[in-house]
Amino acid sequence: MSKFLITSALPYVNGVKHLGNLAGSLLPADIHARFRRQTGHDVLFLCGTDEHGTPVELAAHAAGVPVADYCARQHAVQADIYRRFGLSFDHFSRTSGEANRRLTQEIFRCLDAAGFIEERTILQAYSPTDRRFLPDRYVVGTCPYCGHPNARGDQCESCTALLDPEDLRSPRSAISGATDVEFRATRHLFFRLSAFDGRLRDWLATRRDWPPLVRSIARKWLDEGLRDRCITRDLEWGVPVPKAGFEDKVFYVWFDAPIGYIAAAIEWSEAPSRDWRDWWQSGEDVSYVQFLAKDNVPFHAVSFPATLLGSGLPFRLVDTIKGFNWLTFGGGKFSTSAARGIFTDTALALLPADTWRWWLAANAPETADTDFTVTRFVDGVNKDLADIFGNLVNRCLAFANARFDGTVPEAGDTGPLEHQLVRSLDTHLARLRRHHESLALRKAADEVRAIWRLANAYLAEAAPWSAIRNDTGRAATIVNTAINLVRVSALVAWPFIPSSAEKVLCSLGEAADLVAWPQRGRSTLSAIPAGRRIAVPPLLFPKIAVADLQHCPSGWNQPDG
Ligand code: B3M
Ligand code: ZN
Repeated sequence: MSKFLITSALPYVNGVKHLGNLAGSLLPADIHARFRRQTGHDVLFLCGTDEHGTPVELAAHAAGVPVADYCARQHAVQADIYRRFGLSFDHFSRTSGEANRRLTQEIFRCLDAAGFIEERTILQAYSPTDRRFLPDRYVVGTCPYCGHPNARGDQCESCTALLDPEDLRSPRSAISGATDVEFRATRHLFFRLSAFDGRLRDWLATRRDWPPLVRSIARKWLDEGLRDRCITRDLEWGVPVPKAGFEDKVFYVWFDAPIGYIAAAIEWSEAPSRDWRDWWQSGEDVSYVQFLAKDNVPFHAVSFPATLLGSGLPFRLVDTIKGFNWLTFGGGKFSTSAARGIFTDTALALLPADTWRWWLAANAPETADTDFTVTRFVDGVNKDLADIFGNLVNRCLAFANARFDGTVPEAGDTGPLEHQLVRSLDTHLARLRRHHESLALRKAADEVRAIWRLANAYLAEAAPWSAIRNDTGRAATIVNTAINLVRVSALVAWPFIPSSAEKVLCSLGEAADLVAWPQRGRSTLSAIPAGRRIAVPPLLFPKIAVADLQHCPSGWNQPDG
């Protein structure tokens, strides 16, 4: 496998996203994309804003602007935030774009021609109080499966079951709270998902390496029995349905949103010498990895693959899905609607992107939910970034600057300490690589930290400040080795904290655009030529205090308790 197609779930365009969105798809996808590029692979990393659906429409109405203008503005806001977070998308698309509209309609036509689309008259929730049809997520009520009292009409967030609004017990309007919800008959189009049971089971059986979280959600969905899905809505904003009698309807947002991954590649390939087909339609040399939160798993593991299979078009299916649990905030939920938690714009106003990136990756909600608290965050970044990595860089480079005139000294013969160091480093690097390859984010971060620690331990044990008193040659060997260790420490840090890693590499006179994976063996620690001038970078990670996060601009709400 030499090429990696990597996508992160497409964040809804309405409103700035919170740290949970960053932690549960965007950031891990970026870290993986950077690692694959670093190890010499060809990568196409795609994302974009998901711009359809009722919440978007309602948010635009609330803002008093046409939906298209609202989306354009909010897309730009999010794109800017992600750029400042160092998310290295090859393209950041929009599902309301031309490419997605065309492709969605084409896929629909193919499904229809293949007999996978069925017209049905359904009862749709209508609220006389609101004087409108209520789209699925605007009907709330009690989940028939788990009894969660606030399940939405499209999905229960608590047990992830996909629902239809009629399934809910005690339905009410999420817009007004009105309980006079009635169900009126309208014509809609259904995707015959139930016809794909066998094909999906066969396909899932070949996906044995999926993380347990993702496999179990997908299996549960199949075992509960696949239900045909209504893919049209009585809305104005969305991809128009190209079928006679349905001209006034649009596709359900979850029908066109994942197609947006392909549309993003089509837009990307508008530039010369790029071809999206090399990524989406070529043979075996592309590996496709999706990053998403667990509530998105059914759409990516079941309904989107079925859509592509049913279309008969030669699109690649996902190879690996990396699903995430929730990042919670002081024991409760992050919530965009309730403005509860830390939002990505606020986060950047408070602290540099790398600080957030490091903590969110090192504490990624992989095997369980992760609780964000200010104290844990402050302790974590101070320890890892200031005390371990920052201190290593500063101690080593300041000493080289003071005692070797800011140049890399010539290394003499290395001793047992260095030989042991090379062996340990090789072990750590091999482990780190395996963790990245298996998408084990926390373990990868642990291994990076272990490499920083190893470097600090070497410096402490070799003690160049003592050696220099009676053996300048030995001190030179140690400092040469340590400077190279700083380089390796920055290289492995790069996928996680790219901007800080680049600062370190720059101060070592390394080209920051070529952040290659460190080599094995002794050559790793002799990569920087003796005689090169180096600089001491300004303090990389000033210590932060709980108080720094106490007075936050808008978007910040303290936990309820
Ligand atoms: N926008 C849901 C979410 O952000 C949805 C993902 C679409 S991925 C194709 O959680
Ligand atoms: Zn439920």
